[in-house]
Amino acid sequence: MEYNFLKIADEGNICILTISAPKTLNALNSAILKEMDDFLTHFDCNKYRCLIITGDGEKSFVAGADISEMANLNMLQGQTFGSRGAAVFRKIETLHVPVIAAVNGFALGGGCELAMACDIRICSDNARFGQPEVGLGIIPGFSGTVRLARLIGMGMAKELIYTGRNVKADEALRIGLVNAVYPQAELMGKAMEMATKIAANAPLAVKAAKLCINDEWDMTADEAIMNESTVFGHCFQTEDQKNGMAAFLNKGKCEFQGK
Ligand code: CO8
Repeated sequence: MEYNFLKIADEGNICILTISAPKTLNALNSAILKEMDDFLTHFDCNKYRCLIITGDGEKSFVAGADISEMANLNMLQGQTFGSRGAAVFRKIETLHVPVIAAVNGFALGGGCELAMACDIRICSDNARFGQPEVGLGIIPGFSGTVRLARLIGMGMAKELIYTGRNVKADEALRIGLVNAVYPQAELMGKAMEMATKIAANAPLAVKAAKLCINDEWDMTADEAIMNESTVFGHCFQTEDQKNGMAAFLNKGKCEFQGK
């Protein structure tokens, strides 16, 4: 599929996806969601060990879902649009490699929800987060009511969603919505630095850790502990585990093959 709104950069075993719709501050319309869905469906988790998602320009990550496209939707169309976005974001959340959101400006509504579907969020100092939907007569529809409370706690999530107020980068850091804040010029370098560290580790182990953390969220403590033990055991079937531990014992460094 040819992409009109996505720019893809191949950085060895790291991939950078840039959402690019400058006229609307990278707001997500159906065409962009379709392209993202196609991109994620064909994403090569054997070649890439980390995905970075960012927005084009220095002003906006993603300024939400496209309001002009939503303005005249009826109930059924609204549901379809919402579930289409939610499905794309779920693909990000369950992708078999870690996804870093490099939030380079506005992350409002669907933009904040996109960032939350990623494993890790870092942002530039001009970033602004928020769920302003109730000011438009809707609620967060790309899983924001689900993920925000899980990330920052129910009380703060309810405040942000009910008031629709924007959160600056320093507050986003304080409430745990992002892991780190950098000057705009350093953001992508820092994202690459983190991705490079992730990519140097055993990819099957990183994937297993991601799936464990995701899957165990909804389990009882006993189920989760059992699940972790099982997956931990599976790691010992991999060459990466044998080579990684042998390298440590020989005071060397392992180039993990993902086998
Ligand atoms: N949708 C469509 N167009 C947008 C959007 C958007 N979300 N955001 C910005 N734009 C457009 C503006 O209309 C403007 O277009 P034009 O130049 O043609 O007038 C252009 O981008 C530049 O924007 P501004 O002139 O407004 O730039 P400012 O710097 O003054 O303001 C803001 C930047 C603060 C980001 C402002 O544009 C804004 O508030 N945007 C809307 C933010 C918002 O409310 N986002 C949430 C949308 S709702 C949502 O995301 C729901 C997700 C779930 C959907 C479920 C579906 C059922």
